[in-house]
Amino acid sequence: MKISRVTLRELKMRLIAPFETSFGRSDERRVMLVEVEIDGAPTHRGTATGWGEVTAGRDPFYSPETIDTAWHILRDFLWPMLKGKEFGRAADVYGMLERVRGHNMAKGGLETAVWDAEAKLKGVPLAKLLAAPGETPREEIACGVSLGIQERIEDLYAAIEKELAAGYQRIKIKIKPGKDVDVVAQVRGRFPQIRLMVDANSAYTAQDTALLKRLEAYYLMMIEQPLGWEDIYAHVELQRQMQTPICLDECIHTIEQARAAIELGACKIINMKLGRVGGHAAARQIHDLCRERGIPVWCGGMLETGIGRAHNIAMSTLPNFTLPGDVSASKRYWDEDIIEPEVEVTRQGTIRVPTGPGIGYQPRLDRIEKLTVRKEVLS
Ligand code: OSB
Ligand code: MG
Repeated sequence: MKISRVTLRELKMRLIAPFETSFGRSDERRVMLVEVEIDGAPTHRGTATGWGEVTAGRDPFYSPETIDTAWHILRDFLWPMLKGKEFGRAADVYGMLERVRGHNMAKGGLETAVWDAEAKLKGVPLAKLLAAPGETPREEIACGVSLGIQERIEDLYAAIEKELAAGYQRIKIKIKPGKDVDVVAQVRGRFPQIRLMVDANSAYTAQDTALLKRLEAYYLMMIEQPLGWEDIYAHVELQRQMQTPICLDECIHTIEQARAAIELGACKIINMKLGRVGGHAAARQIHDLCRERGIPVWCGGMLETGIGRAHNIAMSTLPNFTLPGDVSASKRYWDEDIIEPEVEVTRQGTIRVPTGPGIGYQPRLDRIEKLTVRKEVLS
């Protein structure tokens, strides 16, 4: 197959409510979508269209990438490397882009779109295409929610109550210095039984070890990325001193970093994000390494639209995704999503994996066009 055309789009979309983490607050998202058209010849007749989402933000505060760096890298480097090239499978794309170092979100947006297109060309669900030979993808995935930092504890209680009532299986709350141990103590006091975890988005340093150790009293499922975004070693020291599992998010961009973190004992769990690791093929490799080493993974989120959400759902069907992910219903983020049907969550806090070809949700072209503020066709 061969990519005959790539369309880049930037959409401006307002979140239903502002989302606050230790690195900032967002209420409007600059969303970047990648649409690819592939030509299946010589092995498959016809063409197919696939969609992916670049999960970079407006600012380089979660990762070094932004929508604008991704646009530049995609148009000026990634696309020229694929243009006119024959390849056998979407799984080959990540390797073809190897010469570009980093920029995983740009790569992931493009690569996941090719996976969707290949699955559509073959008429199979994306989850089926991602499965290893002999593997049956799960039909339902387990869902949790990620709750932003709240000014008032009553608002956090109310948010938790609402999500539990909707059926979500675990609650993650964002923490930062000044909004940590007391908040966790209060939430645990109010909800003694729930599956609870926290995410610090690298807001602490090794100097905060005593404070972080106080979190042990609240039997959290895990503490996500407490220390420096590139600091695997600091997490080794911390995990040595704590029973609560550390889960790494920001630190893991490659399989090499995943291997180092696991072998050194920096974490007991890994958060997988398609953008952060560069797409489905890279995620699959890291997933397999984690499975071999007895490290569970779960799917993280980046406040995606339905396109990115659909890819997260497909990835979450792999066997080592054994913990509930940050994959939740469209309506938690958007008034109206850009896919049809929207992503819905059952009363049991699960999402039923779609059975149609590709990502299994239809992009709503009219709505996408209306929200588009920038568009560029590469051919
Ligand atoms: O660290 O997991 C994170 C959102 C933006 C940037 C980083 C993170 C998050 C979330 C949101 O936690 C998860 C979601 O999309 O529901
Ligand atoms: Mg995180």
